[in-house]
Amino acid sequence: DIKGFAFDLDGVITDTAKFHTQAWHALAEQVNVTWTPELQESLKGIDRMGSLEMILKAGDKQADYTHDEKVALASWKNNHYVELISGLTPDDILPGMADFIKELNEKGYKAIVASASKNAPFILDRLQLTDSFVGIVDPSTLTANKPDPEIYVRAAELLNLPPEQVIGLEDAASGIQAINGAGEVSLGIGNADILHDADIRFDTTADVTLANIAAKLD
Ligand code: B16
Ligand code: MG
Repeated sequence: DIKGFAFDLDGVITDTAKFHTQAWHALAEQVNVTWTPELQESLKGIDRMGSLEMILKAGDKQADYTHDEKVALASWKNNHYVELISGLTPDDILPGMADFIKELNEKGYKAIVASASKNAPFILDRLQLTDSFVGIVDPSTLTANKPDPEIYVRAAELLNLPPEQVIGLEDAASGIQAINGAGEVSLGIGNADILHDADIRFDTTADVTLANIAAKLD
């Protein structure tokens, strides 16, 4: 029986991807790396320094910067990003998700946030969702990032549930891999070509309800 839900943030609860994209695209231009749709997609769910390395690698520029210079580039991107997300309001919750989270709270399911984003507490606060979750996995305490299962293993521990009683919700292939590796039920939201490893899948967040999930789990 499912008793808990572990939520990815970006692409599941709210669309911060467009702001990440805007800020990373600006950074790519600064370091003279060509921005492509493939590069953009590959950054989904990847932590901040990992994303920077992928951008530099795409332009064969990983060796051109010292560690300190990379940290400065990542913090330049984050300052730009935080400026972009500071205007978020509850209206920016993705379609259906406010109702779904409310449904979980009312029916006694436990929910937690498993996001690679260090900005997750700020974003949940802006969306007025902090109190709807029992907690947020702190990504700075992790030794490995998505697609490593660690973040979803930690989510189940914090929910105090065995992994098979937890559904993980993700929009990125790296996240689905992490959920599957943790032994949880993976729920993908988005394109079937990208999310082919998800146990169950919905096209959009608006389709995610307890009834629709129960129908697919049968
Ligand atoms: P930050 P998620 C991820 O969030 C984003 O998908 C990814 O693009 C971003 O680089 C990462 O968070 C780190 O975010 O720079 O705010 O710490 O999908 O795991 O909720
Ligand atoms: Mg995501």
